Amino acid sequence: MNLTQNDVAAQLLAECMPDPVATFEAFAPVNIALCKYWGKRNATLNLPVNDSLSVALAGKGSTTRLTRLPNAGGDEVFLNGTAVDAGSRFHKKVVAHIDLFRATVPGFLRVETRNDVATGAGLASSASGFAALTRALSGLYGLQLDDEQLSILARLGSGSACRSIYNGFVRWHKGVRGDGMDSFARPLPESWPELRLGLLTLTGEAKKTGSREGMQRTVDSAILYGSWPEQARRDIARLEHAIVQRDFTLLGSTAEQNAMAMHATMLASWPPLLYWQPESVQALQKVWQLREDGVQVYATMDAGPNVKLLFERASAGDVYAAFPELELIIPFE
Ligand code: 2P0
Repeated sequence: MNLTQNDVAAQLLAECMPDPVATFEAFAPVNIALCKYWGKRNATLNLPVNDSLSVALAGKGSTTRLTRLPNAGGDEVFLNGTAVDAGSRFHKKVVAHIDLFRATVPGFLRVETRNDVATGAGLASSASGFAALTRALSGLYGLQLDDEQLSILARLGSGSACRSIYNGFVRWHKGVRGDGMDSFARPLPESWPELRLGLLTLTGEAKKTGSREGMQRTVDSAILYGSWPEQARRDIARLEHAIVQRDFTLLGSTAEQNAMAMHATMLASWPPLLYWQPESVQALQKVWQLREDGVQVYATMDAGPNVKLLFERASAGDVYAAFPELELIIPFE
């Protein structure tokens, strides 16, 4: 039987006793994957082929305020202070996510979302956006869902959103069940106060091929994708070991190799998929040169042209000197 998103949400919400309030605001952080989510075993429910592991960007993400509109004929959606056109994809995705909850608590809403990062430029604004929306819906309706239930519901909006329910290091367990009730994220207990991330926003332009479509194209057409689950299995084990041991070289090198392997599967797709821009290649080459010069810095990239740097506090001066434009993030502040 092919389950719908509504079937899954109804199952989760069946036990809840709603106690709605008039308005509620929630925040969720952006997350950067060190082992990527790339490929789905179920596209309707966003069930992944592989486990993934991310780190949240503390204090940088989406803030979503929901207000109940007793007399409205539809949902109103605002992004960064501007009304979103009701015919747009963004509006439809937001309404579809609210619809998952509407059977439990009817009525329309005003949705006001602010993103601290560029929307649609490979900086995971959909992850923080759906996580914040899910948290806000649970708060607005007084549903008392736990974090694993929130993670499952956020995943229905966008796979990587299930990781944005938490701060710090987070592992998304892919699960094996057809209904995805075992496919949610959990935080790792470790922190890493010396860890730094550097965001290089090379271009804030929206990309031509969304990650959803890109992922599917890779799974459907790239023979190279066959090796991806094994790559992810190895890398996630290495990353967890690196985190427990605070082994930065192992963490950085594994994250960079994982990102390069994911992009290799994209390039091996048909038609080929390349999110990189000339500026992305220049940044990577600079990273590689810095390492040759003895600076411990590594790079990761998602479904977009922007490059994210990984380093520790001790290298911050050298990294800044090479990339004065970088935006510094301290994930475990
Ligand atoms: C990640 N990405 O792990 C990977 C790396 C992009 C490259 O998760 O279709 O927006 O909504 O489940 O979550 C982006 O994919 O895709 C993503 P959907 P999503 O961060």
